[in-house]
Amino acid sequence: MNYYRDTWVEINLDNIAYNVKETVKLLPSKEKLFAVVKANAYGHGACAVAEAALGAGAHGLAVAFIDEALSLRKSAIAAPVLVLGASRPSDAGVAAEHHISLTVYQLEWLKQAQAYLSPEQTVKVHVKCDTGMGRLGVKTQEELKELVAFIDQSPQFIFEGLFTHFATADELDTAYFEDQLFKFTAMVESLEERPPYVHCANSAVSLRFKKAHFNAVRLGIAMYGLSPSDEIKPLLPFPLKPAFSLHTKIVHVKRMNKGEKVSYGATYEAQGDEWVATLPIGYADGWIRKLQGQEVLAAGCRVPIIGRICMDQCMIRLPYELPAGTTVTLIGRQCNEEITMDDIADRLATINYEVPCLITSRVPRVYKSKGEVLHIDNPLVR
Ligand code: PMH
Repeated sequence: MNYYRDTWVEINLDNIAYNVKETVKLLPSKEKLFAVVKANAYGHGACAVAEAALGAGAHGLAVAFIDEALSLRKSAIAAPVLVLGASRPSDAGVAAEHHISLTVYQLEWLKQAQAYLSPEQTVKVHVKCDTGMGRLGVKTQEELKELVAFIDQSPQFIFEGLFTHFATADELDTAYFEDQLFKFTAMVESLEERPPYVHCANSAVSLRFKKAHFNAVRLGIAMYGLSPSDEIKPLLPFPLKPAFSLHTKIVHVKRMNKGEKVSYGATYEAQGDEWVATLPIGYADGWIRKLQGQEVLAAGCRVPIIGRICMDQCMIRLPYELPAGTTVTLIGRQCNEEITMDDIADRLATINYEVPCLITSRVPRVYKSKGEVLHIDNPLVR
């Protein structure tokens, strides 16, 4: 396995393991941690992250849809996998076959799915409650009871979990969170019998509110070493260690004279004699055009991206002549300088979650542990 263009993402698996272990330490012994590895583990690589998380004490995994769950199963991951999003009733059989737990929230769905299951097939289901996210879930105790009654009388469904999701757990004002928690608690208490897993905690809740853990948490962003928000960063119980860094190498260096222009639109003009380098990364890698002007690290210095970002390349202004082959860090650390995921998110007026998801699969992921490369995922030449 290799890659043939010097642009790569490095994933520090030790940091993933550290973030999981530190979170597990905060949980009472019977509480389970589900590592949220949807969206290719927020762009980090689902299989490698899943294995690191499971090795560090995660009990199970959570994904957005069945294809993502199957991809884990294809990699011989046998741990519990929960699909958090919607599935088609007609795919219940696939879930049964591969021991994938599904999220349910409609009686009609259960009735339809049942028709697709053979009498001996069983699907584990987690009932989702909508307590204020307004996304998926049953909204009332009556709906919940109706669903649970149907599941209980059907030999093809196993009532494995009950859950909800918070809309504002990463904010300092906790009123809306408390309201959602109150509603969820009432829904849990309305049941005669609790399923094996009752869960509502995302990263922010896992790290802030022990009282809202029930008996499982779903850890996403914090596992990747990123804070759920700037607001709650000071409240985190341990310093998170980011796992994702993005690097490239200079492929060309030239002296530009005052007045010479750079890139499409010729929008950048050298103000004097300048050293300019070309980097083999562009908007098709997810290093989008809005990042024009963003700083990157070369030889431990912060230097700006100049001119428009092209599809596969962009240009930077160097502090002095550097040779082709010099490593440039776009997200991560060089010497005493660091460009964080939050820096890039701020520049793009988005959240840190979105940034690693944006970096496309044509950028190989290089997995490292104890400073050594364990393996490389490059779908282009897989
Ligand atoms: N549970 C559910 C249902 C989720 O949708 C998510 C993240 C998590 C747990 C993990 O949250 P965390 O990363 O804050 O720990 N879902 C999303 C989302 O839909 N958009 O951004 C994050």
